[in-house]
Amino acid sequence: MNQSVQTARTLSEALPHLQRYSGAVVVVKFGGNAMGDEAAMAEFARDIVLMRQVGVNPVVVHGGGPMINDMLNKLGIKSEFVRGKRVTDKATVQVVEMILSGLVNKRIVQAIMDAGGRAVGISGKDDDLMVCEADDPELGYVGRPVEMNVQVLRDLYNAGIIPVVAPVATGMADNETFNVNGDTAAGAIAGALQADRLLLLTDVAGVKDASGEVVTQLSPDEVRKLMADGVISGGMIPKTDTALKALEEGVRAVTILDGRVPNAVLLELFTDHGAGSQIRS
Ligand code: X2W
Repeated sequence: MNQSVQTARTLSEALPHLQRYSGAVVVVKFGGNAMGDEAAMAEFARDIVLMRQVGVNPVVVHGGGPMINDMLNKLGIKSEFVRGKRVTDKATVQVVEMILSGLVNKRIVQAIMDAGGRAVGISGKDDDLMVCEADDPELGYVGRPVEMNVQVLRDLYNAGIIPVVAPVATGMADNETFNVNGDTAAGAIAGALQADRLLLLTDVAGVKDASGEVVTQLSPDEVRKLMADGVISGGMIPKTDTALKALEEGVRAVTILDGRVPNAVLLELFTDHGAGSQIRS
């Protein structure tokens, strides 16, 4: 089959998927480890713009842990993680805000604009999108979302604009800034929007079982069992915790997938094969 015929067939096969997701709200968490080089960023942006073009309402929530690490190293500020979250003092939270709301957020906005979409970058501070309190005294300025005001996101996507959200938030008291884990922020936003899908893009293929195989479909109970048995460990814990909470809050399905795979988002939404591990009741 020549290339054009194959392309036409692929488009035709996508029709039921396109119909299913028309008008759907899909929250995409783009982790720092999934960002890769400029080419990978451009490809991600194209996929997001394509989603928008076919009638999906994508909301991008990003991370940027590796980029924060780079800047902290340059500034000679030491940093450590406790249970997957960065211990964040006053100096660190300033760097986190600079890198996430500035560098990383605008890089993604620019890539979406370059791909022909419209994007507006905000953080959890804008319009009080995500108001937090301290998650754990041991972690300093790490926030746990306690109040979500997602109308600004609806206003943006209803106007045809793709919101790009940095996981930095306001506190309940004046002048507080909190660093929020990117997965936590994406889950809270997906829950508050009652999103159809939450896609967590990372640098592993998905949730693995005891034999090390990626499991493509899991129920919340199966996830809980893998967590209790210690099969799910390390950096996967915040992701599966986020997935379970988002499902409880009314998100229809959560997928954990490898964002470095070309067109990972399109594979997951618009093909029969899907990608990564999908968790749903
Ligand atoms: C994260 C925020 C960025 C993030 C941090 O400081 O690294 C906390 O740990 P990735 O790239 O998604 O890991 N915040 C509290 O989540 O980035």
